[in-house]
Amino acid sequence: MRLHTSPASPFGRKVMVVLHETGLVAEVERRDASLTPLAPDEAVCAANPLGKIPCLELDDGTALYDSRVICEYLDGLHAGARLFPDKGPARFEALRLQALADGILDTAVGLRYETFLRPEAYRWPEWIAAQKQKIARALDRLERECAGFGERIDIGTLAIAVALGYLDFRFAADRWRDGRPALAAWQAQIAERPSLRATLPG
Ligand code: 99T
Repeated sequence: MRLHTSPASPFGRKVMVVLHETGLVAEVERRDASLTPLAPDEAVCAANPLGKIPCLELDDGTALYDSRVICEYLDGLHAGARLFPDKGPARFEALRLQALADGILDTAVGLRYETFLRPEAYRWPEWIAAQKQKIARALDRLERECAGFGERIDIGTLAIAVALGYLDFRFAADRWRDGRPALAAWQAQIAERPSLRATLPG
């Protein structure tokens, strides 16, 4: 299997975290791509017409995307505890939390492109502020919910840890921990997991 990813991509990091958690790292050849929406990568586009990473090419030539599909596929390849609960409320709670994390990331990556790629004259401060509000609301909800996470390790809690890591990586100046002591304490603890320590963004 070949994984197109990048050290800066939080979605790629989520897949790498799952590879570590499931003991499958050695099964995947990693190919780092450097891309933006304005400078797509040819090999990524050939595998994923959306031109986005992560993208996992299987040995039979099938390409899997996006990160949610790749993570669930990998979770079916190992014998350990499942990161995607099989069924019932636990499954939908894990999927909901992953959706919240990915929503934070979609918003944050959009903001990154808006502030890093878009020429200054075309930027729209109200839109940027509204996107930051989305992230703030999601973080406030997590501040209230995280006491219930306990020691839970599944695709939902891992995705939240990755999303918080991306905010530290690209938006440190926004200080997401301010006013959110419970979430900060939960993050400090989960960040010590070997899968998260081994995949810090760079
Ligand atoms: O949008 C593009 O053309 C290129 N962008 C990407 O490939 C980003 C890289 S994060 N990936 C996604 O947006 C994937 C989202 C998808 N729903 C998934 O896989 O879950 C780069 C972040 C950074 O450089 O700071």
